This record gives sequence, structure tokens and C-alpha cells, in this order.
Amino acid sequence: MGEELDDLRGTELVGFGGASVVALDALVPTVSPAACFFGVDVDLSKRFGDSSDGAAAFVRQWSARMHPWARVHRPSAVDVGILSGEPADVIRGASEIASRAFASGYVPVAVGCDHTVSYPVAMTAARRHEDLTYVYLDAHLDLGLHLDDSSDGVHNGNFVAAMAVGGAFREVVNIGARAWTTYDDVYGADCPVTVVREVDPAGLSALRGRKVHVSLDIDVLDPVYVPNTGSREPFGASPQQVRNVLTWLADNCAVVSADVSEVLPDPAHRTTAEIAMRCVHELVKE
Ligand SMILES: [Mn+2]
Repeated sequence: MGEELDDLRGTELVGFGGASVVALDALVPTVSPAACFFGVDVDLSKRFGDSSDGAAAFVRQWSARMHPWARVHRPSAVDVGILSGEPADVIRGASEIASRAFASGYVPVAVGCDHTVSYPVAMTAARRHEDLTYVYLDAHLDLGLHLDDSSDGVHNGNFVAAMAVGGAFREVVNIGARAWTTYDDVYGADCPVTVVREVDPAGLSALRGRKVHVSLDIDVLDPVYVPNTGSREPFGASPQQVRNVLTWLADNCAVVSADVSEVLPDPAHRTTAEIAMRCVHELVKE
């Protein structure tokens, strides 16, 4: 195998968002569905934005101080490691970790580099759960504007279109698209695509009761809060608005899997790691 998980044997290691660190092979079945975090530390296919290689280790390191909070509020959340290696191998590895997390009753949550990390996790979830809705908070639609002029297949600007082709999902729902390009006709999807432009639970009632994969591209937040992201767009959401939406999804839908991505590992903006992890922690409350 060309991909590998990092060594979790250090006794001092604190996991993503303060979660406990557990080796994947030591993962035991859980009765209540908790988050099973894992990292992907290489860009899988980044066409847009600066490199975010190393983002998973950055997010883990700078969200470790959430441990006292996590111990009280998310006691069952675990971190099974960070994948690195060749992108094709890492994509396979991410699918395998997601499958194993599902098999043990966990909710797999990938912490990625580029947004393409969502692709293997959501596709694995769609194979396991019929009638799954793909919900992504993102300033961009990633819906195939660039499918035709690219020879390298799926990347972080078109993967949503690639996922929606073939009927794997009941519906694709974007929350928070605001980039100027999201006003072009760019849809390449074969299933219904809905755009909810306001980052507000008021626009989400149609999702009540659904099974959902939730993907958080950190650029849905305003660059004031997260300047270290590859494709910054003005007029974005606040952390509180994003958290409110994720809380609503957790309370009104069945969140089966999730991911967060597009944080650039910049030591000048360490608090963005806590913003990212506090937001995704909201999706799985065990
Ligand atoms: Mn984006």
C-alpha cells in the first residue's frame, strides 16, 4: 500500500478537536454513534488555491487545546490517524477508513486538505446508505464549470458534479454559495441540485428527516475569520452562522458522515483550526 497512517503511539498525542486517539485496528464497536475523525494530509487533486499539504496535522495540533471541552461534551469522539502518501492510494485509504468506521458504528469525519477529500468519503457513504443527500457548505458550487477543459479528471473545482453523476445521491444541496462564478450556469449534475444562499437554518426545512453527508469547505466563512484558505470570497458567513446551520442539521437530520477541508496550514492563523473542529464537532454530539 502506498498510503500510511501516522504513528499514534505517543502518549502525549491529543486528537482532532481534543478527541481521544485510538489506533484504527483497536477501534471497537460503539453503541452510540460518535465521530471517528481521520486526517488526509496531502492535496488529493487541487486545481484551485494554494497547496494545503499538511493541513490535517495543522488542524490536529492547533485544536488539541479543545481537549477539556471535548472530554465533557464529546467524550466518545475518536481520532484514528492521519493519512499521507500518493493521492490515488490516499483516496483508497480514506474509503477504507470510512468503511471501517461505519462497520464499527461510528460517523466517519475526514479532516482534509483540498475539498476533493469529500469525494471518497461521501461516495463510500452513498454505497452504504440509500437515499443519501449530499449537503455542502461552500462559497463555491464545484459543479463542473471546468470539467470540459481539464484532462486530469476530478479536482476541487468539479468533484461535486462528478459525484452527482450516476445517481448516487438523492439530492445535492449547497449552502452559502456566493462566489461570482456561482451565478453562471455551470451545472453538470444529473440529480436535483439546490442552492440555499443564506447560511441560516430557516432555508433548510426541506431537509428535515433526511440522511445526509455534510461537507464543510471552510471558505464558506468570511475571510475575516479564516484568511488562510485557498479561494477567499468576501461577504461570507460568521462562525456562529455556520455553527447554527450544523446544529440544525445534527438535530433534524441523520448525519451519517462528514468532512472539513480547505484550511491552509498557516501558523499566523492557528485559531482557524479550532473554528473548523468546533464546527464539525457540532454534527455528531456523542
Ligand atoms: Mn470552496
